[in-house]
Order: sequence, then C-alpha cells, then structure tokens
Amino acid sequence: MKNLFFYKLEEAVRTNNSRLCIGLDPRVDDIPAPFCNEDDPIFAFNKAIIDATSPFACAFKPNFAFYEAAGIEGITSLKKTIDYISPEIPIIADAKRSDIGSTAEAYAQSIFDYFHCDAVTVSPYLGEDSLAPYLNFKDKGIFVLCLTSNPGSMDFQIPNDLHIQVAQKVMRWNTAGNCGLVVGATKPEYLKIVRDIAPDIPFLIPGIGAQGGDLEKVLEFAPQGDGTGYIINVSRGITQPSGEGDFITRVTEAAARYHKLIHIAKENMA
Ligand code: OMP
Repeated sequence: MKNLFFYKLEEAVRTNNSRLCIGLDPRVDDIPAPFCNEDDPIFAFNKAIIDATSPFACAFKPNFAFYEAAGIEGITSLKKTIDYISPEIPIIADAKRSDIGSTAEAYAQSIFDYFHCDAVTVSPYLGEDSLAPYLNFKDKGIFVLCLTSNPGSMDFQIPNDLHIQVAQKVMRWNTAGNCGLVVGATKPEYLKIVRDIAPDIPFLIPGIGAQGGDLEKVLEFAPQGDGTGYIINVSRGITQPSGEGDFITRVTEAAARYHKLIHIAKENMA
C-alpha cells in the first residue's frame, strides 16, 4: 500500500527518472562569494542549487541543523527554501526528532503544519508513543532511523541488533503505509539484513559521496522485489562540489554525475 507521500515520491522518481535525493545542508562559512552579498545568502544559495538540480532530483532533504545554526534568519531561509521547491518534488525534513508523545505532537505540527514538509526523519529511541504523533499524519512520510551511516552505529545499533528490532517494529507500525526506514550506505551488508526483514518498506539511504558509501553494493540490496522502494541521498557531494570554475556549473555537473552513477550501478546489477 502506498500513501500520498510515497505515491508523490514515486511520481517524482518517474518524472525525473531519478532516485537521487539532494540534501540541502548549507554551511554558512562555505557559501560562495556571490551569494554572500545577497540579503538572504542561505536562500540565494539554495535557490541556485534547486534551480540547477531539480531536473535530477526525486526529492530534496534540508537538514534543519544547518538552518537552526544560523539563528532566526536561518529558520526564515529554511521556510523560504521549502516554499520555493516545486510542489511536484517532495521535501523530506531531516529533523531527526525524538521526544515524549506530547512534545512530539508539537514537533510534528511544526514540520507538517507550519513548514509543510512532505516527510520527516525521526529517531525510534523513545518508542511507539513517541512516534504516534508523526504516524497520525497518514498522508506524510515518516522515515525512522534504523541503521545510521556514522561510525557510532557500531555502539548500540549493530551489536545489540537494534537495527533488526527497529525494522521489525516499523513493519508493524506501517498500517497507513506511511513509514520508511533510514538505512546508511556505509554498511551495505547490514542494509541487506534490514531489507530481508522489511521487504516492502521504502529506504532513505544517506552516506554516498562525502561519507564514502558503496553505491554498487547498496543498489544490490536496497531495491524492493519490484525494483522500487529506495532513494539515495547526496548532500556535500553535490552542494560542495570539487574542482575549479563556476560554482553552479560544478553543482549541476555533480548532480548529473550522481544521477547517472545510480543508473549505471543499477544497470550493472541487471
Ligand atoms: P553528506 O554526507 O554530506 O552526503 O550528508 C548526509 C546527510 O544525510 C546529512 O544531512 C546527514 O545528517 C544525513 N544522514 C546521514 O548522513 N546518516 C544517517 O544515518 C542519516 C541521515 C539522515 O537521516 O538523512
């Protein structure tokens, strides 16, 4: 069963022939000179990136940390960025919320009623009642952290089989078809385990690019049986492109390259 969010996501995948989610994680100190002279540098920077990369994207994922770090102006830039993105391209609020139910209700209202995002990332650590306020938004996407891409996933998640338990729980919580799992690209062998447990839960997969995840291996294990059900996030690899020359040209080339790499890796699997 696909809810409204996952239907919208698959529409965007089809339209742009893309499973590339582009992370909008602006680091104020790294914003190139021309954008710094604008009234709202973060928004000007994001707007240029969105204009250049929308044809390659199936989703955008702003991580709230980078906007909150810029204070009240950053929050304004975030709102403007979200409002600027075409309504056809879903927006995943990377907010990694987690709190007791009554507080989670306020977080969910913020993400969905104020920012009007299509989906959110949440941490399962506080259990089912802490996720209920998000899951009650049946038309939205709720991506639950399952196996994170950072080295610290070896502290609790993997040695205690928490990734397995989270995948099993999310299978049960997915009665509205609005759940997804965040599964990092840096540990494909564990990603495979999660896919075996949750064969029809869509994956949001960060960790390609700056974190060195193995795209070929990820694409071997990530797809659902019908070949769908996953998106690959790249943030710094696109918005902080290497090389010299015009910045937006390099951003466009990087987005085109990851878009193509995903296709090539998929073809190599076939
Ligand atoms: P890059 O490493 O620059 O591509 O950024 C990755 C983005 O994905 C950042 O916004 C991270 O916060 C986020 N992320 C991870 O890197 N690892 C995870 O396990 C989960 C996330 C996420 O929830 O998106």
